[in-house]
Amino acid sequence: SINVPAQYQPSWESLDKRPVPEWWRDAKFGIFIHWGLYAVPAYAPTTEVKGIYDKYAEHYENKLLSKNELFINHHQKYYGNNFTYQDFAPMFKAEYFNPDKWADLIQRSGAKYVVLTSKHHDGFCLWPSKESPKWNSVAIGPHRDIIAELSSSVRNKGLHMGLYYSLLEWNNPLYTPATMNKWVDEHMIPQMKDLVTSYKPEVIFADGEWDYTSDQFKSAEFLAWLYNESPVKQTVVVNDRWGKETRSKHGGYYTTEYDVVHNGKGIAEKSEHPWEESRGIGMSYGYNQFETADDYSSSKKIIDLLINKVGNGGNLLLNIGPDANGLIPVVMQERLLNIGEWLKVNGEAIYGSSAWEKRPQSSEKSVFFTTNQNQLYVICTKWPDKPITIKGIKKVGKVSMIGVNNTIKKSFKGNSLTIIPPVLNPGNLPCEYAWVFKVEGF
Ligand code: FUL
Repeated sequence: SINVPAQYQPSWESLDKRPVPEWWRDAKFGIFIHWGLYAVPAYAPTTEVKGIYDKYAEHYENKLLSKNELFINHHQKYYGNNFTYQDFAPMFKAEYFNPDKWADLIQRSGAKYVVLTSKHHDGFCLWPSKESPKWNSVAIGPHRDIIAELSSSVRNKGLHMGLYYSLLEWNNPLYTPATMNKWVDEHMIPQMKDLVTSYKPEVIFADGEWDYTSDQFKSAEFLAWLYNESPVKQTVVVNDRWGKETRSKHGGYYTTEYDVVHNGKGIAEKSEHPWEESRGIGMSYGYNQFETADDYSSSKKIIDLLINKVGNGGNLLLNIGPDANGLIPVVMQERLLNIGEWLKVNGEAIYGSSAWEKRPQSSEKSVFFTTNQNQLYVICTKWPDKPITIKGIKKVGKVSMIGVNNTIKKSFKGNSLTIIPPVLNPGNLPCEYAWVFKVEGF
């Protein structure tokens, strides 16, 4: 065989030259899944706290370790003083987990990729990790290889499968400044390589990067291996959480989370670089059974969010948190199906599109734009009942509304296109939530 020289060097200068693979830029919409032991207590305060991170149910273990009053009170009241976080493991049974049903729902949502927590900050692995022989889902709890099962169902549906991986573990004695080398060489890197070679994820969403630099985590060495030698070197996509200095700077795509870049300056959204917003449908990634209907975003709100992110050049990784039995809460299912119904009609305005570089920056908040080759899509998140004028257009062919047969009237003067919305009975609308004009020959 020919010896191909390694293409990328283990330095950010070299690694940052790798373009984010096309499939991911075209996909636009993915589903994040946070699933683990934290789905057993499935608790975080909602109205009692203000901060984004304070409402994350998947942070339960750390809230106990750091003696957070609300979590401690809840824990003592329902589980008692002698009950540890580790005691949740046998209760995480996942007995109704049906990966084909999850994959079917996700496919119907219109999402093109999935990112599952292989291991969150509690260190619990959803695969039989050699580096974590007792603290994984085959040894205890479900007694199943969750990653293997879900990866296969997701791929059977023609979707891309990705994995989230936390570089830190809250309660691992090796995770200390003095033992960082051992941590990285004997635990973290072997786990990540095992994940890549065993399950061939096409996304690696690294996280928990904030305690140490990327040099300490040896992230660049791992990425050079990933890009040069691994079985997913052609297609794999990674994010920007590889050390406390890397966010919105190095790695693959930039990340925001509930619109915030933690540790960062919030530049992801403004950048030309590929980026992705992630968030839950409620205020938590891990399932919080105490959230009420008021805590969940409506389908309308989520579809508007998708349009907003894609119209500004980003992807949306929308999170779901299955319960400890392996069921996806019905409220989450319903939101996903509604997004899917909208995308079924209007998907051509989303998939494979780009942000329009001349999009108005501060104008009306209810109209968004995407482009795809010679098409401009004008996405109205409110039903358009007034003419819409768009500036900065060189030429215009046919204008239509997706899913509607009516001829759409327009006028074009100077560089300015005015679209006259059709008058439709509510019963004749092509879809709910948002409506799209397609401008051809643009
Ligand atoms: C954060 C984590 O601390 C949250 O629990 C969640 O996983 C989010 C996607 O990333 O940094």
